[in-house]
Amino acid sequence: MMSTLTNCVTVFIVVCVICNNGVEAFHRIYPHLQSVSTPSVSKLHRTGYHFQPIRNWINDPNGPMYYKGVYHLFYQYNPKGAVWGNIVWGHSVSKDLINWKQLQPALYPSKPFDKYGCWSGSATILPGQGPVILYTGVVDKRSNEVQCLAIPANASDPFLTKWVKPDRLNPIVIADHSMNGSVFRDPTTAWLGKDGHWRMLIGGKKKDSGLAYLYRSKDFVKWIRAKHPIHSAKTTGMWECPDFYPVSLNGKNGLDASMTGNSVKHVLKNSLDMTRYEYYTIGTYLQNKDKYIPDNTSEDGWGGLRYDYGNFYASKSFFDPSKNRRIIWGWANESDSKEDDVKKGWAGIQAIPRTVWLDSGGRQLRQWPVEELNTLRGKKVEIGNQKLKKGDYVEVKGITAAQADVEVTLSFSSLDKAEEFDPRWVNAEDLCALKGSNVQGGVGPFGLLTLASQKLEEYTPVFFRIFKASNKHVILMCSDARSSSSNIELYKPSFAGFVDVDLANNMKLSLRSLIDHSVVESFGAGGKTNILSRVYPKLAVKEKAHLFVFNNGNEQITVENLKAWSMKSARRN
Ligand SMILES: *[C@@H]1O[C@H](CO)[C@@H](O)[C@H](O)[C@H]1NC(C)=O
Ligand SMILES: *[C@@H]1O[C@H](CO)[C@@H](O)[C@H](O)[C@H]1NC(C)=O
Ligand SMILES: *[C@@H]1O[C@H](CO)[C@@H](O)[C@H](O)[C@H]1NC(C)=O
Ligand SMILES: *[C@H]1O[C@@H](CO)[C@H](O)[C@@H](O)[C@@H]1NC(C)=O
Repeated sequence: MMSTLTNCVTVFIVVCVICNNGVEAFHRIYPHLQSVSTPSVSKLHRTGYHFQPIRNWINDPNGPMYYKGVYHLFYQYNPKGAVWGNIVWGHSVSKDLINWKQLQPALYPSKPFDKYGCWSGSATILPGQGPVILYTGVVDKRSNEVQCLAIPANASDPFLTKWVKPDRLNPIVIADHSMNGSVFRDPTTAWLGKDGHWRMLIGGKKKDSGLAYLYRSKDFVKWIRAKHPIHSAKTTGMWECPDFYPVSLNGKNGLDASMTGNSVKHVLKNSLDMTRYEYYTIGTYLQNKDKYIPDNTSEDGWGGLRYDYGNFYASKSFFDPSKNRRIIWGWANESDSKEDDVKKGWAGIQAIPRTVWLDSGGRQLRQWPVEELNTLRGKKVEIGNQKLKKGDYVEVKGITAAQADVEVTLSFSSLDKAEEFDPRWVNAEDLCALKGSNVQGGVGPFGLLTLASQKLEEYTPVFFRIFKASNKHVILMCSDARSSSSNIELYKPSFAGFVDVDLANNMKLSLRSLIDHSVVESFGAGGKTNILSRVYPKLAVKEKAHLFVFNNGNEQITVENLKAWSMKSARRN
């Protein structure tokens, strides 16, 4: 298929102008553990239906795509151990995004331009030709990075099992003298401009600013950097894994990356290495200038909107033409110790793939687990019209509470009892730490206690709490890991985000939680605020796990409707 690409002479020069580079602090490195093999895999906290390979370490999802009836997921993978290192592109395929078959790694270091690692990248399907992967190759121990291209050995093979990296084309992009080659990575899916030229972004950093370099190409092989990055922001530090895509102003349908016009907005997402969280803005892509301008309702940088307020990083989206939707994948790292990971024999999962679309208000995105997940739903229990007074908690019995899917709508008849909001509470996570689920409130806290032991020595509460500010109500959503385990050495953050909902006309809030042994992945208010927590209960494991719905506020709450399902396990081998 590459026969149409011109034979471009790319001289492979690793410019060593910046040889004093340190290695970026993106992963703590444990050289002595990188190749400790993992003969046995501990099942205790292993997930039942979230994506994970059979063993070992994974991080970023890479190059997701739908091709010839098959979904492909690649991922940063250490084939030799359960900590970061020896990075290759693991490869799994699926017909439904839920059940997976693991294939041989698709890309592994084999060339001078990727000798020290095949790092993150994306797939683009060239019309009439087939997929192309753009990825970051690491050329030396100082992690100088170049961008490389790989093509399927046989584009007729729907499983795309074998990939080649044409020597005469690679690397396709190297950092020039004005750039820092050790903070230059993660090419996006490319899109086609009206002028017939391809564009793609690469994450970077200049002084303290994060930026997304824009490159253009006529033939997908020779790429030229545009004078200006598509966007940048001061003080954010490195932008990893940029993602840039159109969303429709009319409804939930996803769009191909090249779609432009008056009926779309664009989304720019970056993973900020400094905070290890992801931020996005909604804005306008000025095609003739190749500039992106965030809307004035979208804050750019630290304080901005996040896909997820918990363990969720390095995400990547793709357009699924078979169901006209855009789907995002994100990596959820572990919250336990490296020693635990080596003992477990595995580390890292992918969040459940989420359909993403623009909320009707236009100010934010919404996300929802792909509908295929529902095929794993087994036994169902329901609770309806149940009143909860302050201090009540009701057990949801009859399902496997350690591996479950639960959807609940909770209502209240007045907001009069809402506590005063202190404007200094700008950080949701701090506020959740201050006002945990057992701190009584006015309206809320109310929600779920997931992965709870019978006597509540351990539990991970996912809940809302409503405050009264001068001219509006402020809704806090928490997924608080502090009581999740009696193991005191774990990282147990009180993850939280605010929820942008107008309660005046609709005094209810909905919550969905996907509970999966060591994951609680929650979607608030129909996917407006989402939080994934990793937790490692000691008591609330397997059949000893329980699920409760609770209220700890003065205002009475009604469980309008609660549906909970036992979840079957997905095939992932
Ligand atoms: C390039 O980036 C790395 C990683 O942030 C940094 O350590 C190094 O100082 C930078 N080099 C230059 C020349 O700015
Ligand atoms: C390419 O893949 C197709 C579909 O699987 C197969 O029929 C064909 O034999 C393959 N070609 C080669 C050269 O392996
Ligand atoms: C934000 O932009 C919109 C147009 O997109 C404009 O109508 C509005 O006045 C702006 N608001 C502020 C506060 O600048
Ligand atoms: C996941 O692990 C926790 C605990 O070790 C760190 O605090 C996070 O920074 C890390 N997240 C990512 C994206 O690496």
